[in-house]
Amino acid sequence: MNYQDIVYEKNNGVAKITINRPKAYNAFRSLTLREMIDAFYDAWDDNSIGVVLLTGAGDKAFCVGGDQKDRDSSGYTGTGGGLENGLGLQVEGLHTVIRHMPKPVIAAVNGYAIGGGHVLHVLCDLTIASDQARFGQAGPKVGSFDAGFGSAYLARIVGDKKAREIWYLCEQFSAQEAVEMGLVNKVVPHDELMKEADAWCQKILEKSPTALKMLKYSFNADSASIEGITQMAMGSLAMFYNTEEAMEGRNAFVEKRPVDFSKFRK
Ligand code: S0N
Repeated sequence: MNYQDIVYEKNNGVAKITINRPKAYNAFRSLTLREMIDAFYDAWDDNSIGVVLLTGAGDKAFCVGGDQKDRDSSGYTGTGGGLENGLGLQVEGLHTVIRHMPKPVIAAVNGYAIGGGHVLHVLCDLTIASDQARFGQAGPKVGSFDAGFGSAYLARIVGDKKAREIWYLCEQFSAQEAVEMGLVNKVVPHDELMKEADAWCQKILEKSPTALKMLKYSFNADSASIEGITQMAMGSLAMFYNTEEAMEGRNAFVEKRPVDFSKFRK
């Protein structure tokens, strides 16, 4: 597959997936997710690969979630295929392959990890962050939500109260705050991010692949029931996108004006 929205590299046991839409702060569209899923499956299938590194191109962003300029009242402008669950994006497919692949996935967060981009690093096995990284959810500001892994699994990591704060207030957190709440494994100076991520990959490559695989399965087992919740969440999000309320959030962001949800309280 020739990739347009990502860069996929394989070197000495490490597969590196770089989301490559820096002008859109690495927001994803339908094509981006299809390419990411394809690359993750390739890394899974390739026995020379022991670990996957996920990062974003440029200095500004890791990933800021769904591309709001590629979204209308029918959701994101994807292929319309069933794998996109009516959303126009294969979000579930990407979440599933990150969790199911029997190799550790490390997020190297180089800037903003916001919205659906924040959910991606939450789902990765480990997160290393630049000291310039910023973390947060934005869904309720732009008429969107991830009521599956994005909320329920986040609560397992940072605790219920903190997860509610993150989603209800949509504020941003520094890398230092993220490490203090257990959301990030390590913070390093910005220029050292990839060097540190590579060092972690090397340490993982020295370990027993079967032991790592079984540990990942074991860690996943406890939160496996969230998969069903995710399917419900994405199905309901697809229906929500087709409302005036959801469009008010999206339009206010794109038009750079204050949002007004007041008339939708009922
Ligand atoms: C990232 C933010 C915080 C950056 O703020 P800052 O530094 O003030 O820069 P801006 O001027 O705002 O942005 C710079 C340029 O980048 C564009 N841009 C930013 N984010 C997006 C985006 N998501 N889509 C398209 N373009 C984006 C700006 O428009 C600007 O470009 P110019 O200069 O040309 O105008 C800030 O930008 C921000 O908050 N962005 C919105 C992020 C967002 O809303 N993400 C999606 C939120 N969704 C959720 O939280 C939950 C939903 C979810 O997880 C999900 C589930 C299923 C399917 C999709 C999603 C999903 O993620 O939507």
